[in-house]
Amino acid sequence: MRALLSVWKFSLSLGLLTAIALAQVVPGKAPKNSVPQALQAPPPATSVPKFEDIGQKAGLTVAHISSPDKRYIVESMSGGVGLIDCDNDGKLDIIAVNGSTVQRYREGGDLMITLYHQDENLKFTDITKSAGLSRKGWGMGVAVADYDNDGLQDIYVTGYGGNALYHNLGNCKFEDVTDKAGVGAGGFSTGAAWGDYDRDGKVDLFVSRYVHVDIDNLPQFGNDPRFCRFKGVLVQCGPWGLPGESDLLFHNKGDGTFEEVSKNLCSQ
Ligand SMILES: [Ca+2]
Ligand SMILES: [Ca+2]
Repeated sequence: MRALLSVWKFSLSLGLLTAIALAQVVPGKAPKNSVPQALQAPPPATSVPKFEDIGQKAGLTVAHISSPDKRYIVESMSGGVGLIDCDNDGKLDIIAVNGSTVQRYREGGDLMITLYHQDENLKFTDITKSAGLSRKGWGMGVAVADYDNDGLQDIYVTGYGGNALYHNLGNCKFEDVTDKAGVGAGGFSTGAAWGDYDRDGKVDLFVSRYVHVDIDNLPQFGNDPRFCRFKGVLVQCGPWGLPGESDLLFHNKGDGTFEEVSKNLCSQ
């Protein structure tokens, strides 16, 4: 009986505490020392920014090229944009990565990037041709840096089947120095990043690559029951079942050329 009474007392105490706590948050029953609502500072104005799509109005009209049915893994990615002030006028210019399709690539591919110069009043002009950015292929990504420390930002474009390095000559004119620099790579390069990994004052280049894809011998959609099906549904093959490709690290030698050093630096 004593034990039962203790439990009852405990329940009563707990109920009382709960009731007191609830009373403190009941509207209109504010605690004595709280600030009256009229004197409280108003809630801060909303800080969520609003955006307007001005792409068409600004002249940014290039279409990203892709295959809607995506029957092959190489068709399932690419695209993106980069920012560069290619003429050092203080206004950012825009690089769009264009993409391609299996059929178009077999026929020579597409311009890997489109460069838009920012003019006055948020208007942009397509200057790809006059800028000399003429390499065709299958663009996947872009990275911008001044790799030769001449004060002008240069462009590196990744793509399936080969990448491109464009040296900025000034005033948004570029020279294709891919072969001279030795950074063409090849394979299925998806992304790239510049960074001075050995802190010698010259930016080096890291290139990430994906899986091995032979454009002349593509794995057929839905063909392999292990790698081209998802819960019984026929899908594009990969990345499972496809051999991976290694990433690359190009060391900047400072004379306009690079050396691929990824294997030298990897500990086995
Ligand atoms: Ca500019
Ligand atoms: Ca430069």
